[in-house]
Amino acid sequence: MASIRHRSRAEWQELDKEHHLHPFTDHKDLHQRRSRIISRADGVYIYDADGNKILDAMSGLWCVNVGYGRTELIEAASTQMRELPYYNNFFQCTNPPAVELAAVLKDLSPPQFNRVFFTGSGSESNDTIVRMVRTYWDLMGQPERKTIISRKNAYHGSTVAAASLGGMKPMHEQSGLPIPGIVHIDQPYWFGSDQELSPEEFGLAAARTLDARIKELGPDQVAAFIGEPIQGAGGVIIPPDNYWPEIQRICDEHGILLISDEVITGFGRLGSWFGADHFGTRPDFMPFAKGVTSGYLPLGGVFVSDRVAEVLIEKAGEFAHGYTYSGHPTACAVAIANIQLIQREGLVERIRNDIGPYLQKQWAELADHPLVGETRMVGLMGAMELVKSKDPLQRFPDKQPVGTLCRDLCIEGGLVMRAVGNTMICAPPFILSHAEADELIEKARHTLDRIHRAIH
Ligand code: PXG
Repeated sequence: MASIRHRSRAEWQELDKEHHLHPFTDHKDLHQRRSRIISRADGVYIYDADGNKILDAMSGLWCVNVGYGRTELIEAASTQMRELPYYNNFFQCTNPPAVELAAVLKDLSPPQFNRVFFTGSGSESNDTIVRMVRTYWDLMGQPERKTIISRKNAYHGSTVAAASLGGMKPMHEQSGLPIPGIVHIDQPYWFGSDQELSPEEFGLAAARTLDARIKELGPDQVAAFIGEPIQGAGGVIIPPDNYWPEIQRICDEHGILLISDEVITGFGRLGSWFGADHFGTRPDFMPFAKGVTSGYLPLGGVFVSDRVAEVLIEKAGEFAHGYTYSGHPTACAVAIANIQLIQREGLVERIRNDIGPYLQKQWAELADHPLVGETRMVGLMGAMELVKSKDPLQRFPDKQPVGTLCRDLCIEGGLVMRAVGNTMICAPPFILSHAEADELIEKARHTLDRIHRAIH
């Protein structure tokens, strides 16, 4: 049985403070407040060390899509661990779960994809893509096609290449990024614009900044464009409907590879298996992670289109890239069980036809609240803009951390939502029941009321 000792909350907090460096954390600040110990979870709820029950409307970190405590996934891991916990896929070896998963993924993905390269995370997937893109163009006799165009405020991971692809300024400033050959255009954030254009005019104009940048750089210098179908960590930025078709048209016109980062949107979140299905793009690469295992074990990968894979296979010789955990048999076995469970329970259809519309309707009603300037949601991925005033529209200054206050009060009230600046975001598990959706909305509204009273 598990050998984690029983300790009091204070003991965990003390040890945590002394020995554990957290991701994306101001440690001085954390040490004053102390960390929250999350000790167990079930369904859509997490429980902290004090026994508080909290509705997890972020699915962990956009990943626990089938909810916590799913026996099928737990048993798949334990069965596979007994059989073959680990072996590598280097040196002409492979293992049944990795092969089986690759075939399952092929059947789920758009038709241009027949092959998958496994990694351990979304960041590793995007690093893999940078190397594959550059190798592809070298092999095509166009080595000057080096530049990858991404977008401001994008999140593509935290390794050096993935953070460079990302457009997060504070990340770039801390470590001399981006690496050469990666540039960023504006994000399609209508609410964050001056709103003088209609969303449709804005969508087209935002997509056309890609065309302008390609022409500025020289089309023969540009290798690829990368984007999240809906930017997640950047604040659930849902582009106008005409944005992605125009991006696809521009990539086609210039022969540029399109990368659809499906780390959050993959495996059902938008009510379709992939964001590319939802927006009708035909990407050449799709990185994925998170939802492939519902976060039960770390696994990522890259769907590689025939256009690229056939060139790599025919011409690259050895493609000198790979990870110890590429095609990890236990992680792959859990992914297979997870996908089977999503299919058996019809969870993607459920998001499209049932819980998606059900939550979206109530989420949209939160826009009646005096603090809410806009709500938006596709599938089970939504955002809510907290504003100082609605008429005239006035946003809170970046320095006024209303979002952080909202996040903290939400947790106090038994609800996890994330704050990106003064934008609240939510991405609950696919199994959310109607009653749990009602609870989510009621808790969010209650928190908004508390904040409104506090600042007015
Ligand atoms: N691409 C996208 C679109 C992501 O959202 C990654 C790549 C990187 O995946 P890994 O597995 O390397 O973390 C992500 C990850 C947040 C938050 O605060 C979001 C992510 C990671 C950490 C925090 O919303 N997304």
